[in-house]
Amino acid sequence: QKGQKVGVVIVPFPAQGHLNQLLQLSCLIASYKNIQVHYVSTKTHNLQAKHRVHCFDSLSKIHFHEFSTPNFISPSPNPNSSIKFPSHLQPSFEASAYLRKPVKKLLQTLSSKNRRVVIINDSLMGSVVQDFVSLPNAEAYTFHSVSAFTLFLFIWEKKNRPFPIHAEILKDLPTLEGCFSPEFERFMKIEYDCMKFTSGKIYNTCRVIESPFLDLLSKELINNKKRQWAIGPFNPVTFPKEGHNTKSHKCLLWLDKQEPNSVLYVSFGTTTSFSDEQIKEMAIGLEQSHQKFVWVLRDADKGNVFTKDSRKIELPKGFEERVKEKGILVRDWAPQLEILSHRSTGGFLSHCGWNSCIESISMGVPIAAWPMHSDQPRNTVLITKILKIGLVVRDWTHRNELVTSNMVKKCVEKLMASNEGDEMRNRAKKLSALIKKSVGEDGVKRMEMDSFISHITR
Ligand code: BUP
Repeated sequence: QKGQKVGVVIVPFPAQGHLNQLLQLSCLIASYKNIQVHYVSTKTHNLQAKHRVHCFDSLSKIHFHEFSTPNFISPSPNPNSSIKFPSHLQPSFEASAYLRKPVKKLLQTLSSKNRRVVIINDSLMGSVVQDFVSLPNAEAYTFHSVSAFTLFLFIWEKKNRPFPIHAEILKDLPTLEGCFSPEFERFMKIEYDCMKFTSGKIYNTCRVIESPFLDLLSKELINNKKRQWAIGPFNPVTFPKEGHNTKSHKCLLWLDKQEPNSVLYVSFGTTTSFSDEQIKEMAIGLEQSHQKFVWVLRDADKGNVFTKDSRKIELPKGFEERVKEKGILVRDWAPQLEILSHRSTGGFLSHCGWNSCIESISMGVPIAAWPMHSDQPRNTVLITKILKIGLVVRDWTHRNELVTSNMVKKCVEKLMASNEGDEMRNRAKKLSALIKKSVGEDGVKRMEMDSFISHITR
């Protein structure tokens, strides 16, 4: 006799930007009754996801399945190499391949115990869950970790269709050249072929940000009799306003003492390592801009983030002493969401990973965009040309060139200390207010979430 429950199995791609989003979605789904949420990854990646997520309170409601895989050795990121895409993501591809067998077994067990098994797999994990098709009561939904804008461009490009977007935007649209490594392209092709099994799609975005592109994607799915849900942003959009306590991260305590909108947050995510030369230019540019900053100075994540970092990132001589009144350097894991939500933070110098973009939009912080690879160049277009809440630091066509200290200085000054920067900040704050409204009790996020839950529990 099968139980009445619906078992939801979440299968993230094992890299920070993806682990995080799907754990946040797991927490959202786990708040509904009669649904058991199972989060599946390798042992190391589950540990990483739990360690860095924000919804700690809900974690106890989630069943974690931790499969041991061989200990993949991550090639050390080579920051001085000319190859800019993350070759150190290779262990994530390998770890994925190992998950197919144990995931198949788990799905069989859950299928026999539940009325229905609902799989939500990252678009890069279709091959891992493909065996569900042989189960009578299982269905799968694809989760896209990218913006609706990027996804729509990708689909239209694959089908060789003209883009239905304004000529002004089209003119500067970066090509996909240089965005992915050949291994990544091969991996994506295999995974996209598995997408034919999907019953629908879930996005970490919302109508407030990307309405026209969600409409385009929706038409495409209706033709295929599938549905989509835009449930984002998955991240919290507010934090308690009162001052931080002494246990708070040192950068938050420092931010408490600064003027509103006066600090630039600088971070390039978990898949980028800068060359020594580029770090020097950045440091000089920040110093010469005379703006205050919190700079997250770290290399890309390795396959196992709990192994010790070997590279000591060098800064120009005397830099730290000279900027000690102006800036804070963070060499460990930064509380990015709290930083972005802090009233003193007025700008974000970012690589434009989708998590960083949606977090910055949620908190009303404009972006100086310096894309490095994958979907980031096109996220830059969304931020700077469509939403108009940011500026471009380095154009994608010049991706192999050094960004000089002068370029850094000029962009930082423009974002933080010009009328144009103020206008971007105002637009970002308006967008953030709309997002905050959309995640409220009667907001569109709750409607989308309820609609998805009633669909899977039908
Ligand atoms: Br670094 C860093 N603290 O110190 P993206 C990152 N983050 O909270 P990615 C911290 O990691 P791709 C830190 O808030 C965001 O949720 C940040 O995701 C968090 O970029 C996440 O922005 C980073 O999507 O790669 O992971 O570099 O572009 O491939 O998604």
